[in-house]
Amino acid sequence: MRTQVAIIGGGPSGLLLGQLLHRKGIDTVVLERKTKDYVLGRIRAGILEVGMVDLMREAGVGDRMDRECFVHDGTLISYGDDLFGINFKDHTDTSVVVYGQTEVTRDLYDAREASGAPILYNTEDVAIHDADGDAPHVTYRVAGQDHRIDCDFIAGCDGFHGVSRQTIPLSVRREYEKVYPFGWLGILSETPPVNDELIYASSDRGFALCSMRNANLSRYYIQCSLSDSPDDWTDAAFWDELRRRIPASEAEALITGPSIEKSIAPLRSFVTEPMRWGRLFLCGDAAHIVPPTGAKGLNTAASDVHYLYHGLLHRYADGDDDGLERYSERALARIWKAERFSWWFTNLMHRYPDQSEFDLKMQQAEIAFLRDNRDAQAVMAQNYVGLPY
Ligand code: RFL
Ligand code: PHB
Repeated sequence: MRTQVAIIGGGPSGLLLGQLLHRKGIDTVVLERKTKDYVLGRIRAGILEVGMVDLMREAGVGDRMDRECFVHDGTLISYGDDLFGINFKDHTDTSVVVYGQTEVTRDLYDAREASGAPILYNTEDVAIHDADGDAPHVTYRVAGQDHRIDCDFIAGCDGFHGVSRQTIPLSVRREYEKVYPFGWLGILSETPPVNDELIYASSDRGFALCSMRNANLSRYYIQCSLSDSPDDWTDAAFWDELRRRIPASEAEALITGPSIEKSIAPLRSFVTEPMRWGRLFLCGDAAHIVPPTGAKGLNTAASDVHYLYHGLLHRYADGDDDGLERYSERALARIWKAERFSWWFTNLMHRYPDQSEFDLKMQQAEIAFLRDNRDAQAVMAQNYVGLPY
């Protein structure tokens, strides 16, 4: 088989890139290790920046999002019982939207299937060959049969555990990582959200987040120990702990119900440089991870897709390689700022096992500064709604 761009990974990065390219007449093949149902079963991001929203529209998959999403003009932050708001719209004239990654991915799968562009599931042993030459190819196996795709370029959209990043030789690749000493236990429940806005809550017992998917679907998280397993937490224990970490006014209003999903995510900051090696381009979680506190994971994947899409477009439309040559530099410049924001917001809101009394006072003072200072709120708002592409 031959294609112009082989896309490894059928998560949001790979599907969005594929859809954007398809609309410009550029052929792609998407290779996904799992099944569509498996990918759609993963509950992940909930907040989209305006850049991601615009890309979904540009890809022709914005209609359901525009109908069903919820626009959020701000967020709430609490420390104990002290609750205050940061208004994004006032500071940036921009909002974010609540539209779950599951829905984003579903819309992209529907569009790909409707377009007839190829997507291969259950691909095993995907391997990238000659990415540093002029004629790269990808090999893989499906149901015991070996296959090969020849291509012009390869987009490595295969997430943190994929093969694409590993293909870049260690002599070229540099990795930066910070692993946090806690995780997030998340549940999804068919209950109305406790508040119209998200609440990022810091408390003596650790961090909590009240988020949502729609008027009757709530997503809540609590900071947990890395040694915890979801089975250690009954629903009742989860709700009790959440109530202790959010302001009393909110705890009283909280409507609880059975969880329909419960999982633990570790928290990590990670960046690999460069994001391009020859004709291989890394996109999204394949190249970088943020702790979810700033809601940046999916949104940084989208900015990579934006830079790569435009690079490929210029290459195919007018033979101009500048966008591809500068892909890594452009993508990384924005990634590092999103990494910094996610790291800062994580440090501000979580309890650390080795935290001293002094460290705690510093956190409290910084949260109070954010509560009282318009400029600090403007900085937070600019980062949360997303820096320009
Ligand atoms: P994905 O979504 O991981 O998709 C990669 C796809 O590649 C496939 N794959 C392969 N396919 C073929 N061959 C191989 N060798 C392959 N290896 C892997 C995988 O099966 C998968 O389908 O990466 P992508 O597309 O870059 O998208 C990134 C986002 O998914 C990610 O940044 C966010 O979900 C991160 N994230 C969150 N981000 C937010 O903005 N807000 C959140 O609340 C949030 N919650 C989360 C998260 C990530 C989590 N993880 C990684 C466990 C919660 C969790 C639990
Ligand atoms: C979510 O709704 O899953 C969510 C929202 C905001 C975050 C992280 C996760 O910062």
